Amino acid sequence: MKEYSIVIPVFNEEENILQFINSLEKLNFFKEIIVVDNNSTDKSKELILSTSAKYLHQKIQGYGASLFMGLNEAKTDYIFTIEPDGTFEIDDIYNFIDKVEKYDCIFGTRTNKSKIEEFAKMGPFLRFGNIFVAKLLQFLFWTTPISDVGCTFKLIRKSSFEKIKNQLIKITNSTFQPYLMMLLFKEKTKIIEIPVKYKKRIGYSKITYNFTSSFVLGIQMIMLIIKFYIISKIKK
Ligand SMILES: Nc1nc2c(ncn2[C@@H]2O[C@H](COP(=O)(O)OP(=O)(O)O)[C@@H](O)[C@H]2O)c(=O)[nH]1
Ligand SMILES: [Mg+2]
Repeated sequence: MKEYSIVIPVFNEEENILQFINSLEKLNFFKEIIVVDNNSTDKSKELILSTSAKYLHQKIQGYGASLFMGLNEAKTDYIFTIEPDGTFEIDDIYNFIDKVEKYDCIFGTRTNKSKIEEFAKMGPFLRFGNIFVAKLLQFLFWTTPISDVGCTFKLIRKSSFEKIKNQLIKITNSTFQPYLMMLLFKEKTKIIEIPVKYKKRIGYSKITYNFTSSFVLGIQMIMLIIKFYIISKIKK
């Protein structure tokens, strides 16, 4: 029997976190529910501690630093990463598991139009931006088709993470996802991307909360991808 962990980064998610962990507990599927609190100043900590989830505190502020800590701590061979903000559908985990025999890592994509629900924050700009940056990555590194560079919902084999972790630890901010993806592609990891449902967020967004924040993040991701590409060519 395969065992699965799930890693949840949390920065001030008091509106969501209890309900989210409770729904995972009800599933009774995960060997470990790992919640990484990233210096939350609201009630997130006490809410997490009231559940069966494993509580971790990441002092280094950043989405990437939180996810890294959770991935590093997970003890099972298969690790899901997800956000607790109500944007993802937990039942989608079964679509990932269906692919686990054939692939080492399975990436979710939030840009499939038929899966984007009303009021989900994936308007034309964010959707096009994600697809554009993903295609840049795909063609530069000549990878399997991808259409999202910001999706937290992923299934990662622990052994694949172990291969890249010494490099991955360098990125602590919100450009973590494309960096993780590039490192995995470089290691010739067997990867497939699958569409996931994308829903309206509960609580307030801390990363892509307006046009400027999304645009700046997009530019940072493009610069990271191009820099990584140039370095990998020079090193060859
Ligand atoms: N922005 C941000 N999010 C963090 C941080 N640490 C953990 N997170 C969590 O990372 C996830 C992504 O942030 P979110 O606000 O949903 O960004 P969005 O998906 O672009 O709307 C959420 O679950 C946050 O609680 C951090 O330092 N900054
Ligand atoms: Mg979110």
